[in-house]
Amino acid sequence: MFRLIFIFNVVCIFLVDSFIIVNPGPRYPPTKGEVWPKPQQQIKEQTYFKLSPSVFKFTETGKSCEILKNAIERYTAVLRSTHHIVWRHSKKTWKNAEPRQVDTNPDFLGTLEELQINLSRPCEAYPHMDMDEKYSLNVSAVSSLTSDSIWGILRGMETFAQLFYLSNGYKDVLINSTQIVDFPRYTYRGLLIDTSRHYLSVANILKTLDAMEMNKMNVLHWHIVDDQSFPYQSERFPQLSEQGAYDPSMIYTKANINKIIKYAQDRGIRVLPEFDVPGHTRSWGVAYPGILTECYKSGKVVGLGPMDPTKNITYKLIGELFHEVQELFPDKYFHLGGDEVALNCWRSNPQICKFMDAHNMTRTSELHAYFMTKVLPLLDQKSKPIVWQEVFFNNVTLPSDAIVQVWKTIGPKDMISILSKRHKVIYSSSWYLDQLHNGGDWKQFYIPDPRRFIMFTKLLNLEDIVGGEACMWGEVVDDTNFIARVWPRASAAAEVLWSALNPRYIFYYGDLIANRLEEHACRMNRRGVRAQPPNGPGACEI
Ligand code: CP6
Repeated sequence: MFRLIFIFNVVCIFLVDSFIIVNPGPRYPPTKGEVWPKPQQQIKEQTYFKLSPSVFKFTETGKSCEILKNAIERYTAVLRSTHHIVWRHSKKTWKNAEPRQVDTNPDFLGTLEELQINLSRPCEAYPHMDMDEKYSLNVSAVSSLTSDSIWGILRGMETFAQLFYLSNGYKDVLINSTQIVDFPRYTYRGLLIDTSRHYLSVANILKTLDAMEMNKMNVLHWHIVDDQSFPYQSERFPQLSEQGAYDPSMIYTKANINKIIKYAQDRGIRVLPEFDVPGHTRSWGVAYPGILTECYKSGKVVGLGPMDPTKNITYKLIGELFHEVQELFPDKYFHLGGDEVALNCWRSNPQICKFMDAHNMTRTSELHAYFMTKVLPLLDQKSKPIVWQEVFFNNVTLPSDAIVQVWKTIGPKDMISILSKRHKVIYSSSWYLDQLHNGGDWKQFYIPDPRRFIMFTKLLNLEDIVGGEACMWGEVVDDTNFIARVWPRASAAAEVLWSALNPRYIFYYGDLIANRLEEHACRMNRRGVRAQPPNGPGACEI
C-alpha cells in the first residue's frame, strides 16, 4: 500500500514538474535605440527608416581630417556588424524563410542612404580642457550631423550609431526620424585607471578607450605608478621600471604610450598622466632608495616612507622625470598627486625633524606644503597642475590655474572651500568603482551631481566645478575583471556628467533609466566591450 502511494507521488511530481509553465520572475527588458548618455534635447518621431549597410554611407560635406576619416571607418564597421546579426538570424530560418515582405506600414519612409557630416571649422589636433563637443543631428529624408568641432562630430557619430535598433524578430535594423541638439553638462568627464596595483595590458587600455567613447567620456586619468609597482619605462631613468615593475614584461614603453595617446586622440579623449608625489612612491625606492624617507620606530629604521623633502636629489630626479613625461604626453595638464602622505614617517625621522626646526616648521603638513611648493615650478611652461585635495588643505599656494580633485567627502563641504579660493574642481568622491553593493549597484553612482550640491550657494561659480571622475583603483582588478567591473557602472557617472538634470530624476524615471542602461550594456557587448549585466535577470538580443 505504502509502496503504491510512493509511486503515485513520484508520478505526480514528474507530471507537475513537466507541465507547469514556470512563471518568469522580474526581468529588465532593454529599450530600443535609446541613447546613453541621454542627449540634452531630442525629438523622436514614429516614422522610421531601414538600414541597408551595403547602401548606407557617411559623406563629408564640410571640413575633413584624419580623425574624421578614421571615425567614418570605425562607425561604418559598427553599422556593418549590426548587419551581421541580421544575417545570422536570417540564416537560422533559411529553409522556411518567407519571401521578404514589403513594409507597408505608413510610418515606413524607406532606406536610409547617407549621413552628411558637416564640420564647419578645421579639426583641432588634440582634445583639451575647453574642447567644444556640441553637435546637432537630424535623421530624416536627408540626414545630417553638424558641428563646429571635430569633437562634436565624434560625439554625434556615436549618438547616431546608438539610434539603430533591431526589429521584426532580428530581420531589420531600423532608425526613427530624430532631431537632436546635444552638448555636455560638464567639460571634464574622466575615468581613473591605476596600473600600479595591478598591471593592465595595452589591449585592455585600448578597450577601455572604446568603452569611454561609447559613454562620451573624455579624460583617461592614468595613475600610472604608485607604491606597489613602477610600470612606466623611463628613458632617462630605466632603472625605475627595471627594478620597480612587477615583471620586465609588465611595463609601458614609449611606443605603447604613444599608441594609447593616438588611439585616445582619435576618439576625442585626453590622456592625463599622474605621477603621485611625495606619497605613494615606494616603488621608486627599489631603484633609488635615497630619495625616500627612512621611517623610525623606537630609534630604529623600520622601512621607507614618502619622498625625502630635504634632499636635492629628490627634486632633481622628479624634475628630469617629469620633463620627459611632459614631452611624451601632449595634454596641457599634469597630475602631481599629493594625496595620503604618511606625515608620521616624516615626524619619526630625526634628520627631518632637524630640517623642520631649521626652517621654522612645527607641523609636518607644512613640510608637505614646502615639498609641493618646490615641485610645482619643476613643471614645464606648457603644463598646468592638477592635485588631490590634501595639497590644497595643507595650505600650498597653488597657481590660480591649478585644478583640485576632491575625493574625500561626498557632498559640497570640501568643494565649497576650494571654490571660494577660486580654484577649479574635479569631483570624484561619489564614484569609487572599487566600492561594491548589491544588484542595481549603478544607482549609487547615478544620484549625486556635484553642481546640484552647491546649487543654492550663490557666491560660487558653478562652472568652476569642471566635472568629475569615476575612479577604478587597482587593488582588486586586473586584466581578468577590469572591464566588467568598470562597465556599465561607470556609465552611470558618464550620464550624470553629460546629460541634463531633469531626465535623470531616478525616483521618477527609475525604470526607464534601468531599461536604457540595460540596452546600453547589451550594446557595449555587441561592440566587444564585455560589460556586466547592470540590473538583474534578463537577456541581450543576439
Ligand atoms: N591610492 C592612491 C588609493 C587611494 C588614493 N590614492 C584611495 C583611497 C581611499 C579609497 C580609495 C582609493 N588607493 N594613490 C586616494 C586618492 Cl576609499
